[in-house]
Amino acid sequence: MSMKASKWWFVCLAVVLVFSLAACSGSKTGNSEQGTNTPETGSTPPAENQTSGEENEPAEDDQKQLTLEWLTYQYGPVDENAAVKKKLEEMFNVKFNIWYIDVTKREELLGAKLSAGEIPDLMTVYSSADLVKFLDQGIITGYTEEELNQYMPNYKKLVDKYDPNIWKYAKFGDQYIGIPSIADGGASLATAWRKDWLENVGIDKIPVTLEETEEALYKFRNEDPDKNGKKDTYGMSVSGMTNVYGAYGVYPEFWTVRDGKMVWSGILPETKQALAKLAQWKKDDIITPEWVVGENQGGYWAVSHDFVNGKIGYSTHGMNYHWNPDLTKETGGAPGDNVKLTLEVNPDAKIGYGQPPIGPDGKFGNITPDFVGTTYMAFGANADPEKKHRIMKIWDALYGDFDLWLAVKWGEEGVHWEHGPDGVSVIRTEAYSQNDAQAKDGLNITFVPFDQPDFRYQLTNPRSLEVRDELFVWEGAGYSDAKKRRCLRNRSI
Ligand SMILES: [Ca+2]
Repeated sequence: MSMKASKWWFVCLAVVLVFSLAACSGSKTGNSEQGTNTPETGSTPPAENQTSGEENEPAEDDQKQLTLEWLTYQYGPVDENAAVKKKLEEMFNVKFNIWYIDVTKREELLGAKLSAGEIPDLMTVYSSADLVKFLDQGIITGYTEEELNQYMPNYKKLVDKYDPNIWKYAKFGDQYIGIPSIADGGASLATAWRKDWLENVGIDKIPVTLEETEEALYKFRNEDPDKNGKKDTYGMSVSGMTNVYGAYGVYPEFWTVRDGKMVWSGILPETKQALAKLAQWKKDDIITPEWVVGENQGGYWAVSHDFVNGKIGYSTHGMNYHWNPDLTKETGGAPGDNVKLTLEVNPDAKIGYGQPPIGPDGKFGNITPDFVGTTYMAFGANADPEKKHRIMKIWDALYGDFDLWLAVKWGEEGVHWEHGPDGVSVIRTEAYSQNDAQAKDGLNITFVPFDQPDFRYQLTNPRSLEVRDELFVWEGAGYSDAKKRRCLRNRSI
């Protein structure tokens, strides 16, 4: 196998879901260290203060104006004189030629341009497999570790803070072939309980271990937790099984690295143990007979109708935010769909939040995305080192300077956005509530297509972050060495 082929294999099997990262190193609080430069004063961004250390090139001079062909995902054309575009052009002595490609035909239209040799200097690439493909086709060019350290020190620091391994997925041989993104990782699926049911069957604390969970689920089936005099409730349906597998440290639908080899988790001995437990629960009628078709009966996929309608009392269905508690009074945050609908069906229902149950060997976990983003920015093959370095400086300033980021992503306070009632969160004004209006002014993802979690947290009510940590982040939750094919990623993750 050639080196390139084996690398592709690695990229394709790259970890999307590393389950041991539930709490990881990602800070949930804003980092005020980063927003030190104010763009209004025209001060130089952090990286610009550094001199070129390239031995083989003349010292760079930002006095030379460069035209940058710029392609991010665009919801609409950007005005030639958009304020943030002008601002960045002045700060960095560049002219942006911002490409607008109808997003519904992006692949086709971009493909035609690329094959005609029209290549943007910076472009979004939507998978690591595409990155490698574009490199092979001579469409993109990479950058070195030295260039990274010199021109994007702030971005490097930001990525490293969440997970230094993120860089691995953008590395090909001895160079980086894309700028990686940081995904919103770290939190597990919700482990939701009908707390009123627990109380009704005499359990006064949310179960922690698999044994305690089992006891509660049996009672949900056998002790009339909804007190209607009928045996019409079950412990759980299909989503709760994720937690049972987690209690044995596996997830059967993922690959696992075992003794240095990639093996399908479905055949591991731990999976067999988990399946034996589930078979017993099935035999004892604890799991709904309809578990095969799932607990969602159509409509919005994230709703657990079985939970909402009081048929089961335990679920991990949907994403964790679909179980967000009602924080309307505290932060203005609306409850998650499952919470809202459960209370609509039964206003006396109480929802409790547990952790993924701890199994016989101390393992626990469920699906917990890591911080490795799936989207990259890549430098077009026509971008000479001078252009590449200028772009890196721009990127580093945008992601290292809170005020600049705020101005470029959100725009001007009072015009493009206002603070929410909590005084922390930000809300688009009516005039700029639509993507194309934001694009016209060069906002949103025109210049900052990737998430900047630290800055986003600065605009998030601390109480919301606290609640997320309390309810959905379980340090150590994980399936050891679980891997999932990146290419198979879907909405259920
Ligand atoms: Ca009943």
